[in-house]
Amino acid sequence: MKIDLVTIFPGILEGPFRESMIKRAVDRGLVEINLVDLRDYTRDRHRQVDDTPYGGGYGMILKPEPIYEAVEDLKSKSGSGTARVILLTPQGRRFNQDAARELSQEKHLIMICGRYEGVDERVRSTLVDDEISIGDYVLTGGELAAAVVVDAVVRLLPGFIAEEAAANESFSESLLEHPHYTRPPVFRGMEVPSVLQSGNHAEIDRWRRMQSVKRTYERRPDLLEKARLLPDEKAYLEKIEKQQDK
Ligand code: 6GU
Repeated sequence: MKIDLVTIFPGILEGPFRESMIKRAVDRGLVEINLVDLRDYTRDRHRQVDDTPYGGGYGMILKPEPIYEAVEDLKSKSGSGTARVILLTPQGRRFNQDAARELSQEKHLIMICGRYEGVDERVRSTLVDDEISIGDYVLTGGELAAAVVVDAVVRLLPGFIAEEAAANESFSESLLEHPHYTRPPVFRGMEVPSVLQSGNHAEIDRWRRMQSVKRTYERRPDLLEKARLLPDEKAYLEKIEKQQDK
């Protein structure tokens, strides 16, 4: 997969992809991530990327010409000549795990980091395939949102994590994680649940699944609508729902 990130602040995006797991994916060739400075596609002496809004008002608007030229150039450099062009904007559709999975199937993503005040409407209407927001709050620009999307997409690429972990994750998706513990067995008087120290893997698996169901019920009951529960998980959920009613 190839991901081009078009931004007026490449410095913001330098850190996130040069550390840890995403760096490893880049080093192993699972993904190529390019930071593209929008100013490199300006033609004027001042390398101007934004201008005042027609009709007046607050803030600056990203000009259409550099964005069009950047996207056309990046598309022409892509082997297939096609790419999915995504604008990061608070007005986009809400990003979630389904959207991450969908984007992870693409060969080439071109992500345009909008500025909060806006991007010329002609970019949105004719150049962009998809508009994405990462949540209902306002960021100063799309760069941090792009980093979030890239992180979520890259970890889904084949080969990124062990097959077993990926299978386990898809099985338990739309449930929250069960509690985790590591050594020591007693820390400041707090003990690791004995089932986890029992070595009984069937019991451990069952305990973890029930803890996931309980946690999801307590914290994110909305997720349970999408969850596909096993019969014993359903029974457990009904039991804790009944206890709640009392
Ligand atoms: Cl993609 N951009 C901005 N500026 N703010 C956001 C966002 C994106 N997603 C959530 N808030």
